[in-house]
Amino acid sequence: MAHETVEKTPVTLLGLGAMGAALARAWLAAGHPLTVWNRTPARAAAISAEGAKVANSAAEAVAANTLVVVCLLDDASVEEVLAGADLAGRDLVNLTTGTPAQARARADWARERGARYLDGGIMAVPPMIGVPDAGGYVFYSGSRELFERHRETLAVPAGTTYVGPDAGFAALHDVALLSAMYGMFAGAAHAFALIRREDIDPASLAPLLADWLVAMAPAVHQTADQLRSGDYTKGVVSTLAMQVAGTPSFLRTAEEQGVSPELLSPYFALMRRRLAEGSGDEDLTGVIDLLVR
Ligand code: FVH
Repeated sequence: MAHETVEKTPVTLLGLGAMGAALARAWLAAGHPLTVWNRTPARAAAISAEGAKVANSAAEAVAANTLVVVCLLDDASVEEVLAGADLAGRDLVNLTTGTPAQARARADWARERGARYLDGGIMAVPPMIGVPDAGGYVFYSGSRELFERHRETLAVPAGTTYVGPDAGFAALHDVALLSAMYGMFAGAAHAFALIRREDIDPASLAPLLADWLVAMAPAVHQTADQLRSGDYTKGVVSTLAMQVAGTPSFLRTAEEQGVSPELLSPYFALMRRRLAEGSGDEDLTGVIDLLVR
């Protein structure tokens, strides 16, 4: 019986840093013809040995294929690298981390040059790329048509989540999730600092900490529900008044342990401000309104 060979979409990839190289390897492993370019040629040489075609310039790489993926350090490097390339008729997918405003401006910039544009925010670190069970994915926003056309190819390195036609939304979702992650890391840093000078093995605290953070994480659903309804007392379990009353114990413990309260204090200050507005029977959700200027 004759087998039909399904042609895989050829991909051009600009940028072979840690993330770019991982993307390149995933597409090569899946059988996609790949053309690459990197400012430092040695990095491209390594990927060439694994089957990629190496272009002599970014413009040459862009000319090679319709689907052009960019994964560079920042928006300024995207500007620099694509300056001399003819983007007319290209499907430009920008996986470089940037701000929502940069993504929107880059989408307009691409459109003026005759390209379709999709912005991406990578929710993964390089070892998660090309590993389906690792849980990594990429937020996409911008041209829905472009997303649908290349969905299968884009799904090779990591999962795909389209968040809307506004090109800035992928970056916004990316930064929102990563900001929450830094808040979590800040809390964990404070927790480890509290035990640092004690005879407590950090390795014994780590699983307790991880389990506790996982147990608390679903609280974000209640926050979302309260924000949607506008009723911040809905389903409240631990009132703001009760929680503010507990904060001196946290600050005193930090002092007793010789730990700076600088990570916790700003959040406690916001909680106290919200309480002072007469919101003691609410959840912590009101703090969000204090942040939004
Ligand atoms: N690595 C990670 O954990 C994160 C995970 C989430 C997403 N980020 C973002 O992905 C973009 C690329 O990150 P990366 O890890 O590949 O970064 P580097 O290894 O530092 O490689 C940077 C590449 O950019 C090239 N480059 C930098 N400046 C210029 C420029 N002016 N002109 C041309 N190319 C430039 C650099 O080239 P070279 O140094 O090898 O010559 C690399 O190819 C990034 O937005 C992360 O935030 C990664």
